[in-house]
Amino acid sequence: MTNAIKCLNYIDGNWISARSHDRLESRNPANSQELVATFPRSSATDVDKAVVAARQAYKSWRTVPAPQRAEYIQRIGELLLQEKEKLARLMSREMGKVLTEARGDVQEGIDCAFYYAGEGRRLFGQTTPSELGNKFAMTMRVPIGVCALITPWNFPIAIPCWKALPALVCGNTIVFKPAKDTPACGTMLIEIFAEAGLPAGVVNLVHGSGKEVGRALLEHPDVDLVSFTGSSTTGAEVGETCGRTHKRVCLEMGGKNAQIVMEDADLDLALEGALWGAFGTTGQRCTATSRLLLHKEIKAEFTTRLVEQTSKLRLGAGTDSNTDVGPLVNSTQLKRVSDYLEIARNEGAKILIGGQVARGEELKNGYFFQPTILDDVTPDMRVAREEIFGPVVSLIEVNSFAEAIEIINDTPYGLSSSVYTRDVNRAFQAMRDIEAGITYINGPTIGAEVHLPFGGVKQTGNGHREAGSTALDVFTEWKTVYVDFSGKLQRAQIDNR
Ligand code: UN1
Repeated sequence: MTNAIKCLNYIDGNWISARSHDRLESRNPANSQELVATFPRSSATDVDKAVVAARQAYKSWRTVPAPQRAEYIQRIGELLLQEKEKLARLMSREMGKVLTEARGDVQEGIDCAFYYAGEGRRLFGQTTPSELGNKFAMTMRVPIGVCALITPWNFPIAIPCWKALPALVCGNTIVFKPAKDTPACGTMLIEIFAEAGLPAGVVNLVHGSGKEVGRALLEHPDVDLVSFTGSSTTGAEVGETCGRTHKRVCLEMGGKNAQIVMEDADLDLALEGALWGAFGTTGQRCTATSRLLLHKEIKAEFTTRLVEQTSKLRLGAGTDSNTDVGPLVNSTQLKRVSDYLEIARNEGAKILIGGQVARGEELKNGYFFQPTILDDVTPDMRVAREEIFGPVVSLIEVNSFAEAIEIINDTPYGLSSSVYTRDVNRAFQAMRDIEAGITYINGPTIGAEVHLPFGGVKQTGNGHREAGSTALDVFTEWKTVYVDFSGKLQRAQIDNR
């Protein structure tokens, strides 16, 4: 057995224990007998220390020129690149995703670092003429203050980077709470931030549960902004508390993404896309394909081929290079997915393949669920409307393109969407009419790139977008500045009339 990593909090430039000496465990989901790490069970007291440090550091960090702040971000990118393999292997052990995908997750962090490092020399505002003579008008971005970043386990490097790197380049300081399932990844990321030489207090890490650490961050009067990625249920609580305590809040929540396959589609391509979208990361992406809307003319053939391809997927530990589909992250998720299968059966869906917890000597200590295809699903069923977050995809037959668009929009969510068609008119109608933050034409629902906005409509988000230049709108306020160089009082709307 490998030695478990002992994670600590990182506050004001020091690696320290929590006030309580209780520790929590992070285990390998492919083999729960393997303890990957232990981490502090922090409380409101530890959160307070971190917020105080972040507030203090903010005073000078906000005045460091952005191009200089960006040099730290550049360095973080270089260190991530150097540690890519090590981080990917740790991630695969800690949360189960297959190695190729874990490398992709780290790469997304690297891309993000180099993108936001460049932003240090942009952070553009606008200048515009004043309506008065000898007067100058402009806008500039100013930082917000102390940002609490609450992140999930499914992208343990990419998502914290999406949040932390734009926050930092904009001049904010941060308190980061990684998910309870990925404390070791969170720790290694912050080790890299520390190694990049960021001044003490600019980045702080507090481990623990949502109930204790998350809650304390939401309630803390000196936290100015909360950026949260997680379930819509928790997101609603986050939004409510931030509303009450007057914090800016950016919420990235659930999805019920669908891929439409029309009768004129390239079926080989659509099939490959469906397999990747539904079963990549064991379906544990907010962008995962959980519904396939299949035109009646191709449904039978597509389904037969999909079942055949699905039957070939190999389940196993993410660290094993033969594995296609890794475990679910923990026993709670395994139970959740199993419960949804029960719901599907009761609602009358037909299980074409899978539908069970996976058995087998190699799998017995892990949280493995068979890749599952449900047929005869109707849009009103719970499995067609609720986020499952596992390797389960529902097939829904559609008679026309118009019907496909209606059904794709018929969920409370609106993150990602996809259409496979060779008809350019349909492609443009889909871009216009699908209610989602992201639409792919002839590509699966997963695969967002860091320089474009990421986020969704309806119950998926609250109007913000992560990544790209849009993340700057999350992490800055606009300041409008007027400079009067006339040497006299000039009254707008009055003296120029
Ligand atoms: C998520 O599932 O929370 O587009 C993020 C994708 C990835 C990001 C997913 N680049 O699937």
